[in-house]
Amino acid sequence: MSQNKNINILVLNGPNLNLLGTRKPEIYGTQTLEDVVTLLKEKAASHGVGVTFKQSNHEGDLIDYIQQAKNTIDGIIINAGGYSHTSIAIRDALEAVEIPTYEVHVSDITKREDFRKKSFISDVALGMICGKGINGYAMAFDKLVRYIRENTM
Ligand code: CA2
Repeated sequence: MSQNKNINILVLNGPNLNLLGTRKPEIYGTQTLEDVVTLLKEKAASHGVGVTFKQSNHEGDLIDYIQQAKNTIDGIIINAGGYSHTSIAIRDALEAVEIPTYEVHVSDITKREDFRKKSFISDVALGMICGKGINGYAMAFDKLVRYIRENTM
């Protein structure tokens, strides 16, 4: 049954997301990156798919993870943190690998400082979810798995 082909999702988090839940709860809430991992492992199990987690504070590491995903990963969920607003290189890596990607932001970047309103990731992503706290990762996961099942299998 095509529903049972192995699907592997990469969840990629960028700079400072390792600090989630430790400061600025009024913006980022109180849940941690470890909570994201727990939430998405449950989500992956319920969908019957695989999930891998990477976090780095370094732009080049994030680009390496994206390039290494080619041929092994079926979908990417990325919160590139502050690099979302600056990194054409991360955007280009996502474009190059042609892996279906959802962008997530914990906070609502459309209602914050002007410099956060522009994301270079958005035009190479299937969609963007922001302002839903860590539940945004779970929402993106559902959408991405459905997209992969309907379009690439
Ligand atoms: O809302 C998001 O998910 C962001 O991607 C988070 C980034 C920020 O640079 C983006 O504009 C929006 C920051 C990651 C977390 O940074 C912290 C800073 C202080 C305390 C805790 C986390």
